[in-house]
Amino acid sequence: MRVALINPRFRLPIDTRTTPHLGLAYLAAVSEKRGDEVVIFDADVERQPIAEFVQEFRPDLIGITANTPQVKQAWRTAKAIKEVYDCPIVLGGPHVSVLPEESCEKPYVDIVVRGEGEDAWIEVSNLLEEFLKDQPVYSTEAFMHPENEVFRNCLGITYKTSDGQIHNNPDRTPIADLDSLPWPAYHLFKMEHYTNLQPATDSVDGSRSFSILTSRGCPYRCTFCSQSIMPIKWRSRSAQSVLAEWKHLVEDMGALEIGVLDDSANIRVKRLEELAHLLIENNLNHVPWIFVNGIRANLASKELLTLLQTAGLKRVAFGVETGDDEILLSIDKKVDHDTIRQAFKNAKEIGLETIAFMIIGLPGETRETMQRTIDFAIELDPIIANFSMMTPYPGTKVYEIVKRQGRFLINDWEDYVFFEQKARYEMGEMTAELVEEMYRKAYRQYYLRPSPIIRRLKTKDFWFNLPRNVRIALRTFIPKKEKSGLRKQMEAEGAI
Ligand code: B12
Ligand code: SF4
Repeated sequence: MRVALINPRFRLPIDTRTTPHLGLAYLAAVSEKRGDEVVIFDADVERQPIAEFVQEFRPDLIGITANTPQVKQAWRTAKAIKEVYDCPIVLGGPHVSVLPEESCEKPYVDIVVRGEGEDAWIEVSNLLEEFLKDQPVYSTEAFMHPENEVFRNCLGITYKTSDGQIHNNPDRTPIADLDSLPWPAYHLFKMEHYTNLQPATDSVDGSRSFSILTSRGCPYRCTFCSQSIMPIKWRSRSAQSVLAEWKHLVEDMGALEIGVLDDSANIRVKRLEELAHLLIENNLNHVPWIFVNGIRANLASKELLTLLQTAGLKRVAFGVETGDDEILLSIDKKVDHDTIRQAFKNAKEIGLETIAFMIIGLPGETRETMQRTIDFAIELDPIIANFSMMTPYPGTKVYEIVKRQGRFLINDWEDYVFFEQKARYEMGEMTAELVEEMYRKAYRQYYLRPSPIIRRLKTKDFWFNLPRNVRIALRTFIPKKEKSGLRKQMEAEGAI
C-alpha cells in the first residue's frame, strides 16, 4: 500500500528549531517493514500544498500527528485532503490521545489512534489492505461502514463508522519489547531542511544532528506534565540495541551530535552504565551527545555523570521547575532542592554543561515563590535556564485544578504553547499581570547578567544566526501587547 504520514505546519511564536518528527519516523519505519511505500510530508519544511501532494502521491492511508497547539492545523489539513481525495484519515499524537472524540467528531477524521502508535497503526494498515482485496472500487465509506465491523477488535483506537457513530475501543497494552521496533526512518526526511534540536556542539548543521530514544515512559506523574502518550510503565531498550542504532547514526548517517529524547533516561542506572561502556569500547564517544530532556536529579551521581561524560555526554538537563519548597512538593516532582543542587554541583564539577527547565505560574504561586524560582536558577547558573509559562494541557492534573479553582484565559488550542508572554490562566491571588511580569523578569534577571551575556557572545551560533537570535531576544525581553481573543472578551465583559 501507499502510506502518507503528515506533520501539520505549526510555527511557534518564537523562532524555534525544526527537527524531524521522531513519532512519524517510527511509524514510517514500521510501515516500511510491513512493505508499504511511505512518504513523510512535513509541512514545516514542504512548500507544496497538501491537496496537490495527495493527488499526486495517491496514498491508500493517511496518518496525521497532532500535539495540542497543532491539532487545529491537523483538522484543517484533514479537511483540505478530504475535499479533493477519498482516503481514510487517521490522527494520532499527544492531544488526540487525551481527547479522541473531539477529533473523531470532525467529518473529515475517520480514526484516532490513542497512545503509543506503532501497533495500532500497523493493525489499521493490515485491516485496510485485507478489506481492499475484495473491493471493486476504493471507498472510505465502505471501509468505515458499520455493517463491516472492520475495527471490532482493534485495540487503542477511537473511530467513526460511516453512520456517524463514534466507537471507543479498549486501550492497547504498551509495546513490551522496544528492541523489536525498527530504527526511526530518517532516510525519509529531507534532512538538509532541519536545524539541530539543541546544539551540543556549537553550530552543527541540522542534517548531521540526530535524536534517539533509549526508553519510553516515565514512572512519575508531575502535575503539569502531559503524559498522554506513554504509559506510566517505564520501558527501556537494551544497551546493545541502543548501541547498534547509535553506531548506525554515527557511521552511516554521519551524525555530528546526538540528542537523547527520553522522558527519564536514568531510571535504571545500570543500563546507562552499560551503554556508556559500550560507547567507549566501540569508539563512539568522540561524537558529543546531550540529554535533551531533564534526567532525574536524584539518580545523577558524580560517578554516573563522569562515566557518561567519558562516553561523550556534553550537556545534561534537569527539570528543576521551581525554587519554592512548597510548590515543589505540590507538583509531585518527588525530589527536593538539595538533591537538585547536588546534581548541578556534580555535573558542573566535572565540566558538563547544564540546562535547567523552570516553570513560572504553577498553581498556588505568589510573587515570592516565582522570585524564588528566579533566584534558584541564578544560584544553579546553568548555561541555559529555560523558563516556561505554565500552560495547563488537557489530561494533566494542573488542567483539572484550573478547571475547578481558576479561570482559563485561553480557549484556543493554538495558544497552548509555553514560550509566550501571555498568562494562560488565573487562580486566587495569581493574576495574569503578575505572572506575565514575573515571566519577563525571569528572563531579564537571568540573562541580562554579565556571565550569560559573555557565554552567549562566545558561541559561534550567536554570530552565525545573529538575525534569528536578535528576534528571539526582542520577543523575550520586550513586553507583548496583544491579548488572546478570550482575554479581550473577558476584559470587555469586566470579568478581569
Ligand atoms: C522532542 C520534543 C519536542 C521537540 C521536537 C518535536 C518533534 N518534532 O518531534 C521540540 C523542542 C521542537 C518540541 C516542541 C514542542 N513540544 Co514537545 N516534546 C518533545 C518530546 C520530549 C519527545 C517527542 C518524541 O519524539 N517522542 C517520542 C515519539 C516516539 O513519540 P510521539 O511523537 O508522541 O509519537 C508516538 C505517539 O504519539 C503516536 N503518534 C504520534 N503521531 C501519530 C500519528 C498517527 C497517524 C498515529 C497512528 C500515531 C501517532 O505514535 C508515535 C509512536 O509511538 C515530547 C515528550 C514525549 N515523551 O513524547 C514532548 C511533547 C510532545 N511536547 C510537548 C509540547 C507541549 C511541545 C510544545 C507545544 C511546547 C512549546 N514550545 O510550547 C512545542 C510544540 C512544537 C510544535 N511545532 O509542534 C508536549 C505535548 C503535550 C500536548 N498535549 O500536546 C509533550 C508530550 C511533553 C510533555 N510531556 O508535556 N517538542
Ligand atoms: S516532568 Fe519529567 S519526571 Fe515529571 S512526569 Fe513528566 S517526564 Fe516524568
